[in-house]
Amino acid sequence: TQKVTEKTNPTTKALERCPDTPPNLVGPLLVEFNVDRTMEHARKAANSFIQQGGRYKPKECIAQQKVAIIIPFRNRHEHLIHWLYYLHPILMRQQLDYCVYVINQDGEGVFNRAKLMNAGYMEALKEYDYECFVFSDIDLVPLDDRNLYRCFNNPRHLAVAMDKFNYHLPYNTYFGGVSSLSKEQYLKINGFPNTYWGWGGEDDDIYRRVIFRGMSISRPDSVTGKYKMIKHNRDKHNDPNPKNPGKLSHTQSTMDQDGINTLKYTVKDIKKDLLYTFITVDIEAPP
Ligand code: UD2
Ligand code: MN
Repeated sequence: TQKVTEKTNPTTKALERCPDTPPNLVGPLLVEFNVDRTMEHARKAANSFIQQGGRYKPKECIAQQKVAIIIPFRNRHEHLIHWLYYLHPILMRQQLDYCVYVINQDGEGVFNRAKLMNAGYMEALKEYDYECFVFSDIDLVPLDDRNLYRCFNNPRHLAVAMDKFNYHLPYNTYFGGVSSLSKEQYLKINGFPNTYWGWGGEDDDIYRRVIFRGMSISRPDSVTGKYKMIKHNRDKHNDPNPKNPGKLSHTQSTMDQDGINTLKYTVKDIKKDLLYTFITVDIEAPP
């Protein structure tokens, strides 16, 4: 018989928490959509450390936050490629423990951005113990990687300086495009409204929820918060809904009966691509 000696590996160290400021950020970025890009380009841009479903966490340290990125979606495949191509490398440099969820509205009914985001919140939490949720349009890419896709002491509005608005806020209370809320902040406002069908208003409703619950909006400065939007026409089945603006004067009284506590939808399909988790949901849209 032989004596068993215990092997110790002197190079194995316990991982430390990632620093507040990620060390590998580069600042301003060049972003160009006028390029033929394929999913293969996006896969190459993300490195080999990405895991099926668009899942990543830093190997060099323990991420500060577990973040679910939620994207409302239907029929924007080309935009999805650009988004993935640019965002994965950025999110990796930001040292996030994250996954990308594309929430695809099933069928041809009227689109509902906010309800899709609610469904994304629920579905993400079934997979992992996320503490932060970033909600993003598919067509918005940040122009500076110091714009951190994580959560702050107050709900955060990230898309503060878009090219389409001449790199300004269109109005002070604007909360559209890209935002982040911790799980706690999201629950405090009962999530997002489910009743804004078609284009417009839902972002203002969310803003009002935040204010009515005594919170304020956190934002990056207008240099860090620059964005480029992919130019597009208005989609089918997402016309401006004339009923939506009027609903805003009732947010305070309706928000407790219209939100995550009243959300109804069914999952039709879940597909794990290398760069994203694609969840198709039936949100009971009117025709
Ligand atoms: C503005 C806001 C957006 C939202 C919307 C009103 C900006 C940059 N964004 O977007 O946050 O408040 O007005 O509802 O100002 N989508 C699909 N397929 C569709 C329709 C929509 O995938 O058929 C998704 C997609 O992620 C898109 C998002 O919904 O980016 C918002 O729709 P949009 O891009 O048509 O609206 P836009 O640019 O006016
Ligand atoms: Mn858009």
